[in-house]
Amino acid sequence: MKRALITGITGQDGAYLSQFLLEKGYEVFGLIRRSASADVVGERLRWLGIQDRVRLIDGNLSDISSLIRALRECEPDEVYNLGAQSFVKASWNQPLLTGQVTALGAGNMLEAVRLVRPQARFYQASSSEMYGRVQEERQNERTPFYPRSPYAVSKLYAHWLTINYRESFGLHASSGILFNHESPLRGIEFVTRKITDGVARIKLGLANELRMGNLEARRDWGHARDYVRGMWMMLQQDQPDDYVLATGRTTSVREFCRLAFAYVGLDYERYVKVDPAFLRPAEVDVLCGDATKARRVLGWQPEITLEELIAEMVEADLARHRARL
Ligand code: NDP
Ligand code: GDR
Repeated sequence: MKRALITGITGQDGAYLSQFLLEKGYEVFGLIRRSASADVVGERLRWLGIQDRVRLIDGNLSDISSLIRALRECEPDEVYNLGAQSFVKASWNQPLLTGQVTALGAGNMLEAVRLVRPQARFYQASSSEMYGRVQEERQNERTPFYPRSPYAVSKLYAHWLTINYRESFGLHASSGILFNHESPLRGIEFVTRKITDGVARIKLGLANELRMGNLEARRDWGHARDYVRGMWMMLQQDQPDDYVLATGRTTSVREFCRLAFAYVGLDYERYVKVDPAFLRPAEVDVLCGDATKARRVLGWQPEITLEELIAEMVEADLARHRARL
């Protein structure tokens, strides 16, 4: 039985990846940071019904001793480093914390793997945010980076350090440059979930408007279930490498609003209000990924369309709010 250690197991991707690996017969361990609200931390794992099937080890990406201990305890074949301060907007308010967790945290994990478990395969959660002010219309593994937030700068450090550890120490370390991926388990502050939650509230008469930031920003949105499969595929290759995962379709926030409201028979223009509080000091205007390499080498391609994603998210938010009525 293979063993995997996942940092960020309580997040969106960590939960879906755990489910995926359990179905593959893995023994799944997750790093969990101490919280005063321990009862709510495992909510996503509970939502998927797998909370009792994963083994949680307490630790923090900022504390390398806890990572060393976790690696010794679980002796993993594969390590997925998904833990991060992942909310771009918050990274301007907490730039140094973002650097400590998202950049140096990855460094701590790489260093711990090198010292304790160098035979383990390592996955780093890199991001399309690293392309920022895009240098090519469609971004692939060779497109130059131009980060636009402290978050993106931090991810770039982690990305290059992963490559450097591969080249310097021969670690089987791969980096997935993933474009935005969403699901009913997406954090409520991210734009897609904020919209589907808003649609559900408005539809059920619990709210009468949705305050948003930049409606013209465009993203390449896929479903998290498709993307965690791609992470695993990267670690099954003989050679470590870097791969873009994306759908190749770019959609504006405005169009996402239109589709989500239309799903419940409402016109978004009546409810969506632009509020400057949600604008960012520097914006990533458009992202559109080219996942040709992942398709060719890994045989990966997304299976869930944007329309199916929106339907699943709106239905889940309607169900959540109905259950509370
Ligand atoms: P989430 O924000 O849902 O999850 C982040 C996870 O990191 C949570 O489990 C969180 O724990 C954990 N974490 C935060 N700080 C620490 C810390 N100091 N030590 C240990 N764990 C910590 O992110 P996603 O699941 O959406 O994304 C997973 C990874 O992929 C992230 O690194 C993200 O930056 C990256 N990424 C995501 C994309 C997306 O579209 N979703 C696209 C590209 C990259 P807690 O529950 O306690 O807060
Ligand atoms: P992003 O995701 O920054 O791409 O990072 P987010 O959903 O926060 O924003 C996407 C775009 O929508 C615009 N926007 C709003 N965003 C939020 N959150 N709230 C709003 O009200 C709003 N209105 C408009 C934003 O300006 C932006 O252009 C996500 C995270 O998961 C990262 O961790 C990951 O690396 C990248 O995706 C790929």
